Amino acid sequence: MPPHILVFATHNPNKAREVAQILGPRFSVLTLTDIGCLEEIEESAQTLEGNALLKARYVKEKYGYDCFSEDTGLEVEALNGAPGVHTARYAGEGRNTADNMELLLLNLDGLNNRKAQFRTVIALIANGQETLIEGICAGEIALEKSGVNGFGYDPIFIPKNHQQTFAMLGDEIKNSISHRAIATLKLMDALK
Ligand code: ITT
Repeated sequence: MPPHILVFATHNPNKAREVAQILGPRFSVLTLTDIGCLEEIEESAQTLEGNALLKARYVKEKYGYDCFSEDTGLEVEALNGAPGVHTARYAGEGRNTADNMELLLLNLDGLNNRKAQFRTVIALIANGQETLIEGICAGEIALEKSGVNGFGYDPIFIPKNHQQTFAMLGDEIKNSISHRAIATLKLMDALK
């Protein structure tokens, strides 16, 4: 059987790689670059759900494809859920992931409660229907960065029941327990 072609409305190659690994060979994932959408899609909503819907609706309306998009936030308990929807730009516009992690470690300095969760929201638009899907991975923020795998905040996130960061655990373990893995498995169910 030919693979089921899916458009993933993302510019982030790390997300696309993880989702393709989780979906396996029965699915072929096309990204925004593959469909010729090179522009930045506005993410101006105040929630992960809102931003995921903005991206998926943009692609459906402008390019006509059934598609899915996702927005992910890191929610830290002692910071009342911050950085949350602002995870990508926590240290400010034009700052990078290293700056974001540094600021988060600084803001948690001296606090005992380091509980956090990654939350992924997938917005699926297929067959004229919009569906929102969620995946959560609980854990805590490490005292310092460690590990080289993964991307984003992976060097400072230790998932529950593990002693190492996602960046130390590597793709295979991350993809079996992560927020994105849980949401992607639910996405597969929704596509059946
Ligand atoms: P899109 O094109 O899909 O919007 P993006 O990189 O802008 O890609 P988001 O808006 O969802 O993605 O930003 C999420 C932020 O959270 C960003 O700083 C990522 O580095 C970080 N992030 C997302 N998933 C992560 C993961 O699995 N591990 C570590 N950090 C992650």
